[in-house]
Amino acid sequence: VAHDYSPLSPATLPDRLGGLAVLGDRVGPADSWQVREVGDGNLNLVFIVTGSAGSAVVKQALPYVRLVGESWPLPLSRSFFEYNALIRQEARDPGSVPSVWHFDEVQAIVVMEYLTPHVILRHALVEGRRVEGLAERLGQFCARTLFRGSDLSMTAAARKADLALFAGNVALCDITENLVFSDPYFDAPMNRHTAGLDGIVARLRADLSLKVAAQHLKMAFTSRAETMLHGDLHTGSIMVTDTETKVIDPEFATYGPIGFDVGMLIANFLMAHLSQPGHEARAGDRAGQQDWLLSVVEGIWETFVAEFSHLWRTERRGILYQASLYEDQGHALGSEQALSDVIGRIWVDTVGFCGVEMHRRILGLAHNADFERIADEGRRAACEARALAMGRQLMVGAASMPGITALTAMARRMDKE
Ligand code: SR1
Ligand code: MG
Repeated sequence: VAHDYSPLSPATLPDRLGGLAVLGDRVGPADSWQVREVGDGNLNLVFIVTGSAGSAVVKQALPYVRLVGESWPLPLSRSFFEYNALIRQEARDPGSVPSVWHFDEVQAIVVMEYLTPHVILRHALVEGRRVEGLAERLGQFCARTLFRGSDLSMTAAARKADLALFAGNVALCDITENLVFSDPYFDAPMNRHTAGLDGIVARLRADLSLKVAAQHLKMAFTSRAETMLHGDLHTGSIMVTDTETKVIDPEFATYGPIGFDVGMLIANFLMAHLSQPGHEARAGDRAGQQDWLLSVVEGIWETFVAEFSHLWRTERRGILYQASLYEDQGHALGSEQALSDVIGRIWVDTVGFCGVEMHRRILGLAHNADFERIADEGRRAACEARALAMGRQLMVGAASMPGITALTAMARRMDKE
């Protein structure tokens, strides 16, 4: 029997989902379930269901943006895109995402593995925690999902079918297009920023080179459908223990430039780094934590390049840069030259997207805990001002950023200003 969509609550969930075989098997009979709603993201309901046999997460989309309320409607179809992205990420990088156990398109529900004792990486970073193997895991995730979702790897028919499928994620792309690339650069209604930044914000909004750079990046995002992106790869979309890393929440998945995910990810580690001086409680270990955060930035990029290069050399079966093109001139040489060029292009995109993500988390609607948890507004503004300055340099100077160690050196310099 098909039912109309209706949001779950802890009280109704056992009745509504008690008949699902997979939950019976994984969690136990519904009369043993305890249900908590734990969603602290901007968009959805998230329930943890615990029973006599185990536990599960039930994630349900709401027909509006949770952060703002019913005045901002948002299609339930984001759940469909999240489900489709999760199963592709699992296939392209096994073990990188929670296992999906059930999907209900009408109710916009994804039932999946409850990751425990994992916590959201952003919270762990704000608390000064470190995670073993973090950079390597995230660099591999980016390389594997971004390479294997592209014309470098997929058959043309499969890639075009996926391009068409994810092109439907219009509403979530619209959020990114506005909130990331445009709103920060004018006095948009939902923007907010820390008191004390008014002068800097006014200068940024009068900066024509910066606005042009932001629109170049927006054009790349909207038109360069290179691969299936996670689409929202920040440290709030990653769950960790001390030794394990999983990526969650790909509801913003769409086809776009490879550098978008990598740049957004790196930006969030740079913001973690630049926010550290605001968190007085950990002054003792601050330098060590900041060094570690920048080593993660370097490790993500270096692992991404190493893994992407490995896949290029061993799995390049798509319609791009086919090996047969280079046979006359020495196969390996031509392929390596093309690889080096492609990585160079991804790098420039990565740097630019990194800069724009740093700006929107300080100037736009969706801020992050790294800065927001700095209670003292003066200290927060000082940290944010450094991130804004760095973001501008990255966006306007992306093409001349020599490499990842130059980028981390810039973060070190900024932190001392
Ligand atoms: C209205 S949604 C705001 C932000 O939250 C999501 O996590 C995305 O980052 C989006 O830009
Ligand atoms: Mg999210």
